[in-house]
Amino acid sequence: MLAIDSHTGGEPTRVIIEGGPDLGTGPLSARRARFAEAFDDVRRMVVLEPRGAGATVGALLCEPHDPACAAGVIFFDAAGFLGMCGHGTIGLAATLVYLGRLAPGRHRLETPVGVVEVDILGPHDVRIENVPSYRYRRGVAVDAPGLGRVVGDVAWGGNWFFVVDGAPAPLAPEHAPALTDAAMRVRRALAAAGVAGEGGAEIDHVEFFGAPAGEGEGLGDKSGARPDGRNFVLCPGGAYDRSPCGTGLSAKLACLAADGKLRPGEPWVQESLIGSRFTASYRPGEAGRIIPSITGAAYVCAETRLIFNDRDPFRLGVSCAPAHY
Ligand code: PYC
Repeated sequence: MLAIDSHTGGEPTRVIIEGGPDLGTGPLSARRARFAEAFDDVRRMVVLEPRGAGATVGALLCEPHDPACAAGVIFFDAAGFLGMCGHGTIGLAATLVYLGRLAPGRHRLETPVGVVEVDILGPHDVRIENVPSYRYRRGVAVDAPGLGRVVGDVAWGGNWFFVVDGAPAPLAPEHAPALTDAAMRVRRALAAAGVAGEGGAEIDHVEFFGAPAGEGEGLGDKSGARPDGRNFVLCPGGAYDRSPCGTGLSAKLACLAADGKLRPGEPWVQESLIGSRFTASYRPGEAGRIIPSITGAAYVCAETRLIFNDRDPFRLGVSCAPAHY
């Protein structure tokens, strides 16, 4: 199996370009279901250790169902399958440029939760227009053991998020273990209290927001603008997002828009726990939703041939993430 590895603001993406499972044809949502039912071993083998790292997001490059799209993609991680992935889409676009398969300009990419537009601004710089995003529930309180009452919004940005204003520990990499532990407690509390996304969907991402740490030009942002905030995002597999999380930022923008705190077109610079940045804004969508636009940079860092040896007792990968359920 051949893959191209990249990172977007420090968050890894592994795009399978050859030798992936044959999922047939049809809408990407149906092909994602087929991937989960029949080929979950492939997901594990690609992203878990020893081939992947805890934060690795896999991306299966597919033929699109919608002929107006340049490509289709199904994202997955150590725990299962994602709806969309913002850093992963930026990584995929940079990968397709690296392979000579996409030229600068605007393209459409199909995901299981909708079409995403990408503007290739250079070999590394990519702007994405994400799927329509919205706040589903405002000011939901849960009691998280060891933390007490935590209040947040439930919002969709291509995945389901619990968006918390504030953080239980300083937003710095050395506090990642404490932040991870707290976010897992919140996620378990949400599940125990029956708090879910629309249609009962599991909320599998938790994000804490706080004041920015950086000044001036940041890692991945060339505007020189002062960041508006820093975040910590717990991903389904138990790792935290090294990037500012494109879908999480979309969910945050939806909350800011719903609260009247950010106007259409107004820029928002989001810093991740490690200081990498995305620049974002939104335009109004239909039915009270917003269309987020997110700009970041990705760098290809390896051409990888993955080897699966039948005699290797750990060929299916080893899950080393902290217990997340
Ligand atoms: O950037 O949307 C994102 C993302 C989701 C999970 C990891 N990164």
